[in-house]
Amino acid sequence: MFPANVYLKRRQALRSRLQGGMILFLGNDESPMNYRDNAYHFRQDSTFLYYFGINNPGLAALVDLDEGLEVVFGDEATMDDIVWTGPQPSIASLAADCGVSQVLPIKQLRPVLAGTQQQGRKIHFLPPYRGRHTLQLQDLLGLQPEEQAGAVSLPLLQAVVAQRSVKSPEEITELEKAVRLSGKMHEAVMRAARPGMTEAELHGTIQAIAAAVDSSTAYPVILSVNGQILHNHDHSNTLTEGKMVLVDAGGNSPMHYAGDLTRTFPVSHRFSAQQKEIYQIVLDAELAAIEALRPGVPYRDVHLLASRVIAEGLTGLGLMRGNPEEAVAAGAHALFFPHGLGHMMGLDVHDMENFGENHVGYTDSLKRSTQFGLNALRLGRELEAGFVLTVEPGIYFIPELIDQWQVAHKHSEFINYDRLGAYRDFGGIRIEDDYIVTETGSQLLGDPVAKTISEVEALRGEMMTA
Ligand SMILES: [Mn+2]
Repeated sequence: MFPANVYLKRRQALRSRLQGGMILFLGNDESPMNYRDNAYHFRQDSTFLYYFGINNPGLAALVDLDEGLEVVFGDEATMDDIVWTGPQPSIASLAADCGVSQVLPIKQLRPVLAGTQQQGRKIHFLPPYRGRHTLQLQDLLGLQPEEQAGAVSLPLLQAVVAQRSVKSPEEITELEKAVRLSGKMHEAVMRAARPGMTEAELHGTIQAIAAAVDSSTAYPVILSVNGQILHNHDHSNTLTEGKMVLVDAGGNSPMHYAGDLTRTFPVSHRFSAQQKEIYQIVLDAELAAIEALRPGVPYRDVHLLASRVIAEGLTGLGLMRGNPEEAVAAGAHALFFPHGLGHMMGLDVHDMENFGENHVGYTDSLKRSTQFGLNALRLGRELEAGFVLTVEPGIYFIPELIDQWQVAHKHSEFINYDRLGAYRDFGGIRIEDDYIVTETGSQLLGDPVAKTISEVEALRGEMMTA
């Protein structure tokens, strides 16, 4: 945990943004895999971590906006628990670690909230994303599951988003650790991969690096020779000469902040000429986007800039045609780049996505586009100093999508479908790094990871001559 003062100040800042009533924070509980005592790896709710830092299941907290009172609710370990889990810190000491002096048993939560309701005071809560939260809100507030979305406190949600969007120095330190760990995973895989290996073996390399520092991956690892399948969690393929491996993987910091990096490298010692051409376009798009990061710039514009670099590059290769700017405006480039340029990153790898992407990435004046490709952009709003985000352009050849568009002659004035046959087995390339927006521009988080064609080939060469 951070020092208690950090959590005190965060709650103070939150209180100053809200009018009155009671804030209810629900921590997460253990989540069973196949029976109660065989649970998934415990993950605390990120907002609970942000304001209270306590990484234990079975907790809740209230912040009284009128009285200034703060209470952590939880049950002490029984002797039965201790026999199985060893001695546990008291709820009072856990609460003291985050600057809360009052604790109550969890069964007291309902009567306290009932009293608040009887007084006609507002109870602020955030959107539930686990079934358990939905049941708790039903039990505690008498709200049917279908009534809960409409009863969520928008002022609370907006205040939390505003606060968590701007990362403090101690958070940056954690994010640096997470990204550094992520970089180690990628360089290890780039060194270890060789023809004949399975994707699963390389996935094991990544998990071992996380486990060896008592950490875990921040999201399910994408590691595939089929990089064109965007969220590909299958690891059953064998690496063969001539293919590329796309790896999207990140680790957690000790305080549960996420890293999120992607690299694409050749199974062979070197990229083929065809792979090099596409790789360089993706890299150029990433570098142009990074160059454009600064406060006041809408990230949607940065996404469109990267899209133009991609369209220009593909036009140069004869895969697209016409005016690249017009092609991007029409959305033709999304055949090759169907996802967004990046997203916020923090305690969650897609930070605060549980509140709804549009509450985090868009504003009343900047609405999300409905155009294919641009509609997948999670972050569109103007950047502010302290935002941490990913920059992750890619080019993919998705045979199913190409076929669908070609039959429909979709954007045929911008796409040379005749030339795409030679790319059907190409796969996909994505390059992703994590940046903090500074007052004057941006700064890379973590250590630089091999990225240019020569840097990647140098790492692959070490493997081949070893
Ligand atoms: Mn990402």
